[in-house]
Amino acid sequence: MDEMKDNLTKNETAGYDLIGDVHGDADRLERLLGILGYNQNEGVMRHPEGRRAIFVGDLVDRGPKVAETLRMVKAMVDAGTALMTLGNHEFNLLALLTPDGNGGFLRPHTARNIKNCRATLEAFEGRETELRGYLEWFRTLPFYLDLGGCRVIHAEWNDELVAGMNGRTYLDDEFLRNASTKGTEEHRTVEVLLKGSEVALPDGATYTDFDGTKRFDVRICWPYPAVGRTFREVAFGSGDNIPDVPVPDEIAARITGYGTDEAPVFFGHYALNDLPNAIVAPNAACLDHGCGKGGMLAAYRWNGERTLTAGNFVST
Ligand SMILES: [Mn+2]
Repeated sequence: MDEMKDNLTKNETAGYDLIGDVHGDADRLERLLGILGYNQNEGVMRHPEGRRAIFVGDLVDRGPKVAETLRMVKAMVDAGTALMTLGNHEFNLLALLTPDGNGGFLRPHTARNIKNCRATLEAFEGRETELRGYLEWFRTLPFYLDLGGCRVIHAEWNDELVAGMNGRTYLDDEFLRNASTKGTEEHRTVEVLLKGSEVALPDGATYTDFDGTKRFDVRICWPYPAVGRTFREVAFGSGDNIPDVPVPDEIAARITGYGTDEAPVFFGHYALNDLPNAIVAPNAACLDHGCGKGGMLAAYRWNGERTLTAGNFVST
C-alpha cells in the first residue's frame, strides 16, 4: 500500500482510469465510464471519488458517433474530470484541414487521406464551425502525459524524442508544418510518438494484417529490446504471417526497449483485439483493443501500482 501511495502525486490520490482509442463509439464509451463508476452530473461525466479519466487519443474516425464522442470527452477535459493526449487520427485530421499557405493543406487531400477521416467529416457535415472548434482544442492537447507515477502516450514512449520536444506544442504553427513534412525531426517525432516505430521487412517480404491489408513494414513491440529477435517476435499483434527471420542488428539496435525500472506507461493505437488484455510488459500496457474495428473499448484502473495487473482491466 505504501508503495502505491508513493507513486501517486499528492493531489492525485484518487487514481486514474486510462481509456483506450474510442474511434467514435460514444455509446460504448458511456457504458465503459458507467462500469468505471462515472455518472452524468451537470452534463459532464464525473467520478464520485474524484478519479480522473485519461484518454490515450484517437477519439475520432471510424465510429458512428464521432461528434457525440468529442462532445463527451471535451466536456470532461474542460471540467477537469479527464485529461487527453493527441492520437494520430486527431493529428491527421488537424493537418488535413489546416491550410499550407500555398493553396493546399498540410496533409494532401488524396482519396486515401480523405477516406481515413470520412466518418469524422460526415459527422460534421453542415457543422464545420463546430469541427473547427474541436481542431482548435486538439492543438491545446499534449503529445504525452508524464504524471509522475505513470506515463501516457498514444503509440510509443521514447525518452529522447519526448525530451527533444523541448516544451513545444501543437499551437506552434511551424511545428505543425514541419511535423507534416517528411524528413524533418518534427515529422519523425510525431511518427514515432503517435504511430510507433515500424521496420521494413527484408527483401520485399510482405504479410497480410488483420484488416486484410498487405504490409511491407511491421509495427514494433517497442517495450522490449529487438536485438537477437526475429521480425515475428518483435511485431505487435497477431504475427503468424510475419516472416520469422532475424531483425538485422543495425535496425534492432535502435529498438532498445522500455526500462524495467521506469514508471508504468499506457498507450493505445495498436488495435490488439485478439488479446484478452494487453499488459505487454510488467510496466507497459496497450489499451487499444480495436474499438471501432469490431473490437472492444478497454480501460485500466490505475491506483499507483508499478507492476500492472490483468485484474485492473475493464472492457466492454
Ligand atoms: Mn492510433
